[in-house]
Amino acid sequence: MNDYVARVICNLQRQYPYEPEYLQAVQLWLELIGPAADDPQYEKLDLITRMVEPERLFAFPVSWVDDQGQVHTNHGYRVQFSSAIGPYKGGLRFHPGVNPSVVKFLGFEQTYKNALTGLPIGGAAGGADFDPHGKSSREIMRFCHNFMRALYRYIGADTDVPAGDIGVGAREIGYLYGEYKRLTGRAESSALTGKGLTYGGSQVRLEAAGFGTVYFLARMLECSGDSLEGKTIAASGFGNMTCGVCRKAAELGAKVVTLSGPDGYVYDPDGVCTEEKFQFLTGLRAGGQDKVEPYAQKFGAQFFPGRKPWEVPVDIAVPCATQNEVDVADAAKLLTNGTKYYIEASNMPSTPEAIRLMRMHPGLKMSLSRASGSGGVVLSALEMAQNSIRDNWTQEEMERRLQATMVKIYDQSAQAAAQYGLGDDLVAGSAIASFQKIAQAKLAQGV
Ligand code: 2IT
Repeated sequence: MNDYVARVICNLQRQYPYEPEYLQAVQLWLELIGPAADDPQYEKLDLITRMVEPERLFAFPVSWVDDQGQVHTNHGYRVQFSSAIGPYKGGLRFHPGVNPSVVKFLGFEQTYKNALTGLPIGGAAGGADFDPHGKSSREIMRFCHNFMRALYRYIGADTDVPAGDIGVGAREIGYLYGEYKRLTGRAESSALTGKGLTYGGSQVRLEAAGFGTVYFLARMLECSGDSLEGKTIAASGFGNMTCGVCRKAAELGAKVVTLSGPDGYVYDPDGVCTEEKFQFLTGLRAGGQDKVEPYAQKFGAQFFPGRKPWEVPVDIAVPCATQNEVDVADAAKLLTNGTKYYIEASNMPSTPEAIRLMRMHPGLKMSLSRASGSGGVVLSALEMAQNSIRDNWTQEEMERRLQATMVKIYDQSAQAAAQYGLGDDLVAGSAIASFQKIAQAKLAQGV
């Protein structure tokens, strides 16, 4: 890391001392781009600062009325991080842990994830510290409507295109889009993605994030002279992303043997690979209890309360839950158990220490979420493309395009690693490829 980059980090730490997730994401990325940032003109143009700070940040209260007539006030945010290569694009998260640090880290990650897709989308993120668990549908609707009242003037098909994330699925996007349409008087379908199929949404939406990760993994295995056939996978979470991983892995001959929730993890040696199990997971998630134990009871699998799935010996680990769920002790267990592939699906699931430890092990091939976790946003960009030509693509067409894009993301990351003499270090390769893409666009557009 050169002096200029080190100074950028110090300035950020001074400016944002209470934003640990954001600082963590930026610092790790700067560490990874290493030699690619070593160009004297970058300091002259202060390019790195301009690439790691958001262009704009909105913070707004969202008051709403519950079913008993009580008024509550939550905190809403939208970070418009980078428009260097297209309109701001990224998810909305409704979760009690949402705060300015979390939305800024998500916006930062989204910017570099989106750049790597090769599609013309900038980066953004947002959400609220609203907890959808235990809320009625009417309460969720009122919250979404009031959230959109605060946001509608700042988004749009060519400005900023929100989508879902944790706590925001098709139901919430429906309410948000309905209110956007009412307020603007425009049926501007690509102002939001993740819409329902009847009003501009796309096939494969629910499975896209998980499918994308498995397509990426399959390409990585292919390029390593290996295949998914007969492999065991430890996954975390039990929502759409995890379910998508289970489905696609099963289709390609591998089996996912763990699921997890805030209550602990499930070990199912037979694999989460039947339609009955997928349907059960969908029902469990919709039930809103945020507990995975009922799966173990239903299918006679083992349940380990309060523990994480990374202690189970498997060939491949795929974290799909939330930030920092894999710490250095978990990483050590994965390495001791001889895990061969570590593929992130959700945003920043591993702590920087865990990443540093795993990168030191040549026997482990790994990828961070900005590369292997982009299935969701790739499908969002396809939904925008489909909307702009007033068409509806088939399931096969969507899957074909999603797969082709995930393969391209892998190949670009591998090429960038090779270009800098980093062997098959995909973690550095994907950071460098995304850096180069945004740097070139920023340089071309001037200060
Ligand atoms: O983390 C992510 O990539 C998302 N939540 C999806 C964002 C999007 O705009 O589809």
